[in-house]
Amino acid sequence: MDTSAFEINPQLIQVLRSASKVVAMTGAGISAESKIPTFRDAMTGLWSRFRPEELATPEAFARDPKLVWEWYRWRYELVAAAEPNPGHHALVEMEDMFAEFLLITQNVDSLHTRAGNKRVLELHGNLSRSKCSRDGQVVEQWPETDQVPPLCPRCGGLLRPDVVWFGESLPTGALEKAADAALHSEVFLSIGTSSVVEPAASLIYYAVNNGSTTVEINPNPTSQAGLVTHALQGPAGVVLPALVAAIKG
Ligand code: BJW
Repeated sequence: MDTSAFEINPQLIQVLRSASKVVAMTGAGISAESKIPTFRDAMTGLWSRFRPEELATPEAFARDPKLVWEWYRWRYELVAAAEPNPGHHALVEMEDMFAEFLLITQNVDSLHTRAGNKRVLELHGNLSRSKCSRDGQVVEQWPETDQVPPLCPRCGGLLRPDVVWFGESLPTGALEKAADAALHSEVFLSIGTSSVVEPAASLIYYAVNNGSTTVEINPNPTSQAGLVTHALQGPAGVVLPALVAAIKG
């Protein structure tokens, strides 16, 4: 079913054509068209099938590290087999259109960098990396054994995915950098996120306070749809290429 109901306001195109500082923030929705499940969509979201508190918290890992490691391995394989979609590719084109473009993502799937974006700020880590659960150091390689999760070759601690779980801090400096970019943006695009997870969900307020033009792209309007200058209701893989085409004229 096509849920698109968007018209691109000519004023938005004018603003984008003259803008140099543009920030795009993405969430799981942009990868939905690459067949990667979102978190909270009612029928398909990961958390309609799994309980986050059993999987995406440090407490869950302490309780059952094998279950958590295997869930992330399953998701890693899903992501490794996926391909970037037209929404990801449109953001690569946007990076070349604006003098200062920053892509902030809550996603851990590497699809933006695989599509070709260079200026990507990952707020919630990356599924393809592992780190030691004792000291947080990234671990590139470890000896293959039957141990699940594998052990850190330096200290013997359990390895875990290098992602940000509930109650954990974002990577050092990432939030400050994202907030600074939002505060100085001329246009802030919020794409494919339910805007419920903090602190990412509040970044848009820096842009609003700066008087930036704000845009939400989502087939299902979120609680921020009334706040933004333009709410474009449709899938990112349709709306973003349309936006790029309109900017090019
Ligand atoms: C489409 C589409 C298509 C579908 N095109 N769109 C202030 C108030 C209350 C609570 C807190 C607070 N500050 C901090 C907290 C606690 C907590 C929090 O936010 N809780 C909320 C649930 C209330 N935050 C934290 O703990 C954060 N840490 C932190 O703040 O540290 C300091 C601190 C610690 C302790 C106390 C206080 C402060 C860390 C958050 C880490 C989030 N981690 C996860 C898992 C990452 C690893 C993994 O992948 O497993 O990140 S949770 C999960 O949610 C994942 C996502 O990045 C994140 C956001 O989800 P997202 O991307 O928005 O996905 P969905 O599924 O929710 O939405 C998809 C959207 O796409 C939908 O709207 C669809 O309609 C749309 N869509 N198809 C476009 N084709």
